[in-house]
Amino acid sequence: MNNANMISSAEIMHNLKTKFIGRKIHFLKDVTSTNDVAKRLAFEGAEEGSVVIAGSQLNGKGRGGREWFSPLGGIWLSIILRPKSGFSNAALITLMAGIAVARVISRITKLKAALKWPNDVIINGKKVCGILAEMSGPFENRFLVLGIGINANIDSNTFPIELKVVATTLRSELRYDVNKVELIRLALEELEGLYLQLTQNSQGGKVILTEWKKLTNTIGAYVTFVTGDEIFKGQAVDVDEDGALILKLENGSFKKFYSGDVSINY
Ligand code: BT5
Repeated sequence: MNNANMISSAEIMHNLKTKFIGRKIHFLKDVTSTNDVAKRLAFEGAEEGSVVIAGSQLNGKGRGGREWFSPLGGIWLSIILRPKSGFSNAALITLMAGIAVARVISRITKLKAALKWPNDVIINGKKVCGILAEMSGPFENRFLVLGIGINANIDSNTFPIELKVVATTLRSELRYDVNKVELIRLALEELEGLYLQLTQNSQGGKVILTEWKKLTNTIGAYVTFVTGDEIFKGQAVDVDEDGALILKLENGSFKKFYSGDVSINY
C-alpha cells in the first residue's frame, strides 16, 4: 500500500515470527480505546496474545484516567496477556514493553530512544510513546491488557498546545513516515521474546530490569517526582525487582515509589 497509514492485519501477520502475540489481530478504524476493546474481548474469552489495533482513538487513555491524544497516523494497540506465572511481576510488563518499543524504534529509525520511568519512551527529551497496562477480569480468570501508543506518522504541530512541549512524533523527528507495519511486526516479536523471558525464566525479572536500565534516562537523574498531591525532589538511584523507583531525597533519606510522574531536572 502506498499510504503509510493504511495498514491491515494481514500485512502485519505476513512474516510475523511469533507463536502467540499477534496470531489474532482485530483491526478497527476508530475506537474509544483499544484497551477497552481488548478488555471486552478478553472477558469474552479471547486468547492470550490477541491484539487490537485502531486507526484512531476517540477516548485514548493514559494512567489515572488521563487523556491520550490518538489521531490517525499513530500506532494505537493493545495486547491481551494471561501470564500463567501470575501477576506479581505486572509492573515489569510495563518496563518490558518500553524496552521492546525503544529497541524497535532505534533499529528502524536509528533515533536514540530512552526510557523514562515507568512507562514513557523518549526521543530528544520528549515523549514519543506511552504504555498503559491494566489488570482486569474475574479473580479466577484475571488478565492483563497491555496498551501501547506510539506517535508515529503524526505532525507534532497538530498536537494540542500543552502537549507540544512534552511530546514528539517519529515523523517530526525524522521528516519522513515510518513503515507502521514493520514497526508493529517487529514490536510484537520483541514483546513476545521479552514476555517469554519474563514469565518462563526464573531470572526473567532480573533480565528485564538489566535491559531496562541500559536504556533508561531516569536512574542517576535529579528529578521532581509527583504522586497524588505530593511532590518530592531528589536523585533517582534505582528501580527494584518490583519495578518500583527508589529516590534519594534532598534530606538524604531513600524512598520507594510504585506509581507517580517523574520529570527530569536537566
Ligand atoms: C501513558 O499515560 O503514557 C499511557 C498511554 C497509553 C496509550 C495507549 S494507546 C493504546 C492503548 N489504548 C488506550 O486507551 N491507551 C493505550 P501517562 O503516563 O499517564 O501519560 C498521559 C499524559 O501524556 C497526558 O496527561 C498528556 O500529558 C500526555 N499525552 C497525551 N497524549 C499524548 C501523546 N499522544 N503523546 C505524548 N504525550 C501524550
